[in-house]
Order: sequence, then C-alpha cells, then structure tokens
Amino acid sequence: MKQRHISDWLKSRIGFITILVALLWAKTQMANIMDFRLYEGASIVQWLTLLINPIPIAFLLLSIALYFKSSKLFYPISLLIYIVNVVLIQLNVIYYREFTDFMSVSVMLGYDKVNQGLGASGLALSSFHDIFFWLDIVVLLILVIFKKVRLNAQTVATFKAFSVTSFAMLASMLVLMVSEMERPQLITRQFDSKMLVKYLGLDTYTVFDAIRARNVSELKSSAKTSDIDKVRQYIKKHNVPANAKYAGIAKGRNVFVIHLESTQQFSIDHKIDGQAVTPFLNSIYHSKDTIAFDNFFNQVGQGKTSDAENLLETSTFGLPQGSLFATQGSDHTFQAMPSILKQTLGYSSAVFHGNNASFWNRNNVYKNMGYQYFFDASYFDTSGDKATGYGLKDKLLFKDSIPYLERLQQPFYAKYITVTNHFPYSLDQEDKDPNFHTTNSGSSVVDGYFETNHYMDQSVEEFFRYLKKSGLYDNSIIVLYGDHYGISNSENKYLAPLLGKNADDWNANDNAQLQRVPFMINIPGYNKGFIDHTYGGEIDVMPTLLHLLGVENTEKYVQLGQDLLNPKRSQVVATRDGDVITPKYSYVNSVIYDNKTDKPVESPSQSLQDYMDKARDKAKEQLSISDSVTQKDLLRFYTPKGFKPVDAKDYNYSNGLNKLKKLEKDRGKNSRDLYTINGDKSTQSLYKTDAPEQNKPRSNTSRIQQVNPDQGDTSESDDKPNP
Ligand code: GP9
Ligand code: MN
Repeated sequence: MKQRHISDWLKSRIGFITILVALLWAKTQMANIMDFRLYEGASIVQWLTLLINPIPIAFLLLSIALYFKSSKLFYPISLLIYIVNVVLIQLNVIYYREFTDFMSVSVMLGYDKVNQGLGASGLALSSFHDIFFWLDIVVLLILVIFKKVRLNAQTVATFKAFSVTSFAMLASMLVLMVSEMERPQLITRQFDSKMLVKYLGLDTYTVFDAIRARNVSELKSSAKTSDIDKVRQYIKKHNVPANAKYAGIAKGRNVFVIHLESTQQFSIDHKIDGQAVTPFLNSIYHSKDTIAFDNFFNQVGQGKTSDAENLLETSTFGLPQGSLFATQGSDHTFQAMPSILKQTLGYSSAVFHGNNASFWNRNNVYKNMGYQYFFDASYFDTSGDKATGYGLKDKLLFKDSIPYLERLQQPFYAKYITVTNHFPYSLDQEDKDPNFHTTNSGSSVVDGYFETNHYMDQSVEEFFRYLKKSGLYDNSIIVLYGDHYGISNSENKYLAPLLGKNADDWNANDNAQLQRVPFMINIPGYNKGFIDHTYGGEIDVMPTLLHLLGVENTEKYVQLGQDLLNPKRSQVVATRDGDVITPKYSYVNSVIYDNKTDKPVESPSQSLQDYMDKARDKAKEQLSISDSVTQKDLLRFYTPKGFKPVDAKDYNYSNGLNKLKKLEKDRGKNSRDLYTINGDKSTQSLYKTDAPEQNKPRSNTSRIQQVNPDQGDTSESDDKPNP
C-alpha cells in the first residue's frame, strides 16, 4: 500500500521534478568527486555545503515548470531546465580538465582574453564517465519515441508550486548564510571560483559570475576613448618627477619584492617583555642600507592581498567593491611593473607563491601583467604539515624557490608572497620558537599574530642569509611591504594596551592610524639609508621604484601615486573607502581627528575645515580617476609611447623550470642566471633553514589542493627539482 503511494507520488509532477533534482544531484556529485575533486581537503562545513547545495537551487529552477498547467508545456520546460543544467555541468567538467578552473560567463561567451575557448578539443578531453551525464536523457528519449512514457495530466495547484519555490528559496538562502558565516565576504569578494563552487554550487556560481560579467561589460561599454584624456590631465597635474638624489641609484639591480602577509607597522620594533617580535626586520628597518617609511598606509579594499598587489604594481586602486583581480583580471589591460621593467630595462619576472594559482585569479591576472613565470603551489611539495591552509609555509617557500630562482635571467623582478602570517595565525607547535613568548592579551588572534610574525621574520632572515652567501645580495634591492591589516578592528581593543593605549577610548581614528604597514627598500651597499616620515601609501610604490631603478619618462605611464622620495609630493593619503589621513589631521567617517591626541576636533576652525575638505576632495578625485581607469578598462585606449601592450597568450605557467633551462641553454655562455654564473652548479646547498618539515618525505595528505591551472594535475610532472 505504502509502496503504491510512493510510486503514485513519483508519477505526479512534483514527483517528476524530484526525480530530476535527484539525478542532477547525483551528476553534480560525480563531477565533484571525479573531476573537480572538491571533497579533497574540504572542511566539514564544505562537505556539508557540497552535499546539499545542488538540491535547493535545482528545486528552485525546476519549480518554474510547475506553474505551467498544460502537460505539453510542463514536461518540455522541466526537461529543458534539466538539460541546460546537465550541459552546464558537462561544459565545466571539460573546461576544468583543461584549465583546472570553472568556466566563467565571459569564457562561455568568448570574451575572455586569457582562455579563449578550450585549448584542446572537447572530445579529446572527454572521459568514460561522461556517459553517465547523458545516459538517462538518451533512455528517456527512447522511451518517448516508443511511447512508453505517460504524461501526468494532473496539474499542481499554484499555491503548491509556490510553496515549492519558496521552500527552495529559503533553503538556498540558508546555504548562502552558512557559507557566508564560514567564509565572510565570500560573495562580495569572489576571491576564488573554486571556493564559490564548494560552498554555493555550480549554478549559483554561474549566476553570480553572470551578474559580475554584466556589470563589468556595462561599465566597459560605457567608456569613451576621450575618458582617458581626463585621466591623462589628472596625471599631468599630479605627477611628481624623480628626485635627482635618488634617480637610478638601484639601476641594473635585481628586485626582490617580499610581500609580508597581513603585517602591520606596529610589529616593527615592538617588544614583548623586552623581546623583539621581528628582530630581523627591525635590523633591516634601521639599516644604513635601507630607506624605510613609518607613515606608509595600506589602501586595500575587499580585494585585500590582490588589491595590494594591484596598488603596488600598477599604481591604481582596487575596486570599490570586490576584487579587481577576481572580477575583471582575466580580461583587463594592465601596464604593470613586470612588463614596464621588461620593456625598458630587459628585466625578467617571476612570482613565488605557495598557494593555488587560482586564488585571486592570479593565474589569469599575472599573464595580463606580463609576468613571465609563476611558481605556484604545484611547483612545491606542499604535502602534510609543510603547508597551512593558505599554502606552503614561508621558510619552505623561500628555500624551495631556489632551484627556480637560480635559473632566472638577471636582472630579474621576483615577487615572493608569504602566507604563514595569515589569519587565524595558528602556527604548528613544531614551528614555534621555544625562546619566544607571546602575549597573553585575551585574544588568541593577537597572541597568535605575534607568533606568526616572529616565524615570518625568521623566514626572511634565512632568505637574506642565502642571498648574501650566493652573492645575489650585492646586485639586488629587496623591497619589503605589508599588504594590509592582520588584526581586524574588532580585535584592536585587545591590542590597545600592548600599544600603550586605553581600550576604553579606542576610536575610529585609532583604527585608521593602525592601517600603517611596513615599507622598506633595502639597497645593499647604499649606506645613506634613513627612515622617511612622509605620509604615503601603496599607490605610491610603483613611481618610487621605477625612479630608483632608473626608468625614464615615467610620466607617460598611468600612475596615480607619487614618488615617495620627492618632497614636492602631497601627503594626503586616501583609504579605499574615502577616508583621509594627513600628517596632522585625519578625516574618518566624516569626523576630523587630531592625530596628536587621537581625539575628534569638536569645533574645527574654518581654515581647518576648509583644509580637510580640500584634502577629502583630493582623495575622492584620486579614487574616482582610479575607478574610471579600472572599471572602464581605459588603458586599452591608451598605449604609452614605446610600450607594447601585453598579450596574455604569450604566457603559460606550466613547466617553468624546463623553460628556464632551455633559455639558459640557448644563451650558452651569455646566460645571466645564477646557476650558470656559479659554474653550472646549484646554489641550493647554501640555503640553511631550521624548518622542521624540510626533510620530511612527500605524503598524500594536503592542507591545500595542488593544481596548476595551465597544466592540470602536476603530481606526475618531472618539472620539479626535488621529486
Ligand atoms: C592567498 C593569499 C591570501 O593566496 O594571498 O589573500 P588574503 O586573504 O590576504 O587577501
Ligand atoms: Mn593578504
């Protein structure tokens, strides 16, 4: 009796769409397991969302069909929705096999510059289990042809259809909520396509991506060629030339850019019970060979690390919402440091980063920036405890980068993105320095922060030691910078007493002043170093560096910052949300603060009010010029004289080491890589680290997933120095 009841229900229309939902669920799981491999390394919440997320959205979409009463409409519409979903899964599966990434809407529509369609034909990328994506549809078709299916004429009452839709909507919201709780700003930042699919599923990812693509393309198509004129006028008015005292003092040298993850200026020189947190960085900070800055602010928005990279290497801001890298980076015109240095002074370029290449869409963005090599997690052994959730531990990243670094043609521009000092700042016991005792602040975040800071400091020290031993040090400059805050405003009250402040009267200006991050330029042998107190930010780095390296005629590039070493510069620092910091006063949330007392100025004089209003207008102008450049992709309309636009298709980040070796061979005696200069011998043995994980064999467990989007799974690749 009961069985009969179920089979009757299955024959009903709601039963029919439930079957389709179940099939979609099964197909999604097949793809999740066999192709996207999303369950590997997933957290418990991610397991849950992966299991559940196909259901509500499928019900939501299929419930649309329930509103059509005629069976001639209901069945074809529900099947159409079903088939479109299956096509979406199948397309993504094929795309993933080639690019290890999900298909964005611009790729589907053929707009994407980096991945124009599939590199290999779809057929060559198909796999046996793909049959199961289609088998049921074929069977159904046969049954229809042989008239073996009977359509159920019994319609579903509109209120019932409505309750299915509402219930599905509610469940979708729930998944969204849980995901946002686990990964705050998952949707607004859209930092990782893989993460979005893990939490929200393929359909929702595609919908969000379509909205993103639409917004981008609307803004882009609203752009007029003449918009760039306004930008050029702005630059003409605001550009400050190189200071003759410093122009070209680092000419011809290699550049190391060391991205100190989440590092704030307060850690520099900070002591806990008399013990320095970052003793090595302190020594660099005070060195006679270093030009350091103590009023240097991060200017990132939701794009965090990616915004910092963009600010530093293009001298434009990130977007008002979301990340420029993630939302527009695949199809964006950059005139960035790597390409400018290559074209003006013959620099080669590389990024070393122990996380997945897809994070922040770097695999696509770096190509548009003209980076020649990208050594991401797939180039390193990140198994077991060698990595944290954000990638290879810093000590190992620096050490394991040497086989690649020593093959790079000099002069080079090499960026190292560290990750160990990343929220939640939990260091494995084995990586803790037994001689370092952290705070007891009442916040595990703050206490952990100092420990990971200390670890990062040691990792940089080990790297410097290698640079000195290998001889690279003397013909290089090393730029160190913190990308953004590590301690969020909500935790700052625990920090306050450690910084000699009262937690009870901590205010918005205290938060704003804490956005200082380290910025130091270490120039070995310079001997005239100092700590510069000028007020500036990340947007000012590119003009400063280009001048130090001796690039001329820099006024032709679209750079919105000003050389930090030219005293004629303005000292108005804009934050991404429009607050303003100047040396004496700040404008935070529309309140003027006196920086000396950190208190609001109760009744500002007319002249102070005018001064601050002017400063705010200045900041607003800089931000709005930046937004028009980035959102409308204006650089596609303007190519500086002598600059060749970057073609992303010239770059591919697979087999990086083989490519370097080939170049070295082709150049023979003229090859300018360290390996050749060292008499065709590796310098790896010069590297000393105390990392406890260094000699552990590769294991099968991983805290991150290792894939190179340009080559798929590289676990079989021979392109690794230490297999
Ligand atoms: C990820 C790392 C972290 O690869 O750079 O980015 P964040 O969360 O700091 O923006
Ligand atoms: Mn970061």
